[in-house]
Amino acid sequence: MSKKPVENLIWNEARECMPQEEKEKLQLAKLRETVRRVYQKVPHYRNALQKRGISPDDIRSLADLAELPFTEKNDLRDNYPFGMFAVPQSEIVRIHASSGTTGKPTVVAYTQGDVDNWSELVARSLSCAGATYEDTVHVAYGYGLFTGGLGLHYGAERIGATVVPVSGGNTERQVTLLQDFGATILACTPSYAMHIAEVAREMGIDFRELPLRSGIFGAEPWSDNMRRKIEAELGISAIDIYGLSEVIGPGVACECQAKDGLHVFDDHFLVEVIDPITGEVLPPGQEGELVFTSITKEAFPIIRYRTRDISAIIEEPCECGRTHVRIKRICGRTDDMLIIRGVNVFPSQIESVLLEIGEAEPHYQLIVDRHGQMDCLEVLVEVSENMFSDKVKGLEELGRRIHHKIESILGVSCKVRLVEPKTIERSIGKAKRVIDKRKI
Ligand code: DLL
Repeated sequence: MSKKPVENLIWNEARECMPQEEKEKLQLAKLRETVRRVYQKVPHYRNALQKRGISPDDIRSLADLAELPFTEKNDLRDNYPFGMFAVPQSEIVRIHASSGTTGKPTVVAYTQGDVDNWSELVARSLSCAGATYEDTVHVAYGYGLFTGGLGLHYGAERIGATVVPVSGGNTERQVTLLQDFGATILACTPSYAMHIAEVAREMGIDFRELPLRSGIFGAEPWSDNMRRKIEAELGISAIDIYGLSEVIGPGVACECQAKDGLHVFDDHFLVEVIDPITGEVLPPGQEGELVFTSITKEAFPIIRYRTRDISAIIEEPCECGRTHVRIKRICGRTDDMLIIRGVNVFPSQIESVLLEIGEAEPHYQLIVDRHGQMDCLEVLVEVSENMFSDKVKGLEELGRRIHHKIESILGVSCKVRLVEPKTIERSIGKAKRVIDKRKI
């Protein structure tokens, strides 16, 4: 069947293509308002600002942002559960929380105004993926305290699309529903999209023949090679959506059809990139840690939140016409970065290398351990069914090729272990790519 082409639609042209000067005026006014509000309403921020001798009236230009104190995950934990909220509970209409695998979860809140803004931002993102009121959006992000499911849900409703709120899991049923309901847009993590493609193949269903034409994937790092693989398997255009619950959820930034960096919705969030060690603000083009400040949020405003995500600001204008500042795709998190004998490696770089080698499946896991003073990396890679039934010699040769390619491209030596098809656990949400035995 011929699929409708994916267009580059702009949801809110007045905001998304706003001239720079006009936007900066708006940003400064909103930043001042936010700083004044957190100073009055949130003891944590008042103390942090007072410690630095800053009063809200000191914010006179956007450059003054760099004077404000950072906020870190620990600050949210210390104020668990509701200590960072800036409105009385009666004004809060929704709460979300992070999973809290490492300690207490971080809890975030929304007023009705926040939910409206969030829906607008996800509507912008879905439009980037080519969605309109004529589309059917299959939401396979998890619903619940995680922001993915409900975030995409409200955005899809905002554009007037038909929403199929499936949530994650029960993958065969997902495939059947995608086929029967004729969804045109798929929203889930990239690793789950890969798993859906795999299960569809086993069920004898070819997505390239279904109406599905676009995907909006995020919540975890993924490489451009993974994008190409998903696009080929599902016969769709795949775009990258970024966000985090502390800032709002999905819809902080999103790619457009140019697929050349993500547009940060900077009429709602100010973005900076800092050196993760010194905290110094880095110039455009230089890689570092993303830091966000919300300028329109009511219930849970956030000042200079250190995300631990690594990216860089792209200054050049985008061909799509949006004037939002762009950031490079996130290559990983500072806390996922492996340092193998002095070389910094992100799991997504290994993924990229593996996918260049045709016979390896995009299912992999990295095991990091320490022998004496040395960090060692073992890469577990699934091989395809065809390859597995092949001769041992072929497998040995494949293992050597993967080893060689990782070493020559990334400059780290690792042990490669080829494993049988379907032995690496599939995720229905965020994939767990690294097992760090050093921490166990
Ligand atoms: O993952 C929100 C979200 C839902 C984004 C659905 C996109 C789609 P958290 O659970 O708070 O929120 O996790 C946030 O996930 O700091 C990044 O490390 C990672 N992350 C999110 N989007 C991307 C992406 C949601 N597009 C954390 N690329 C963030 C790379 C991403 N990493």
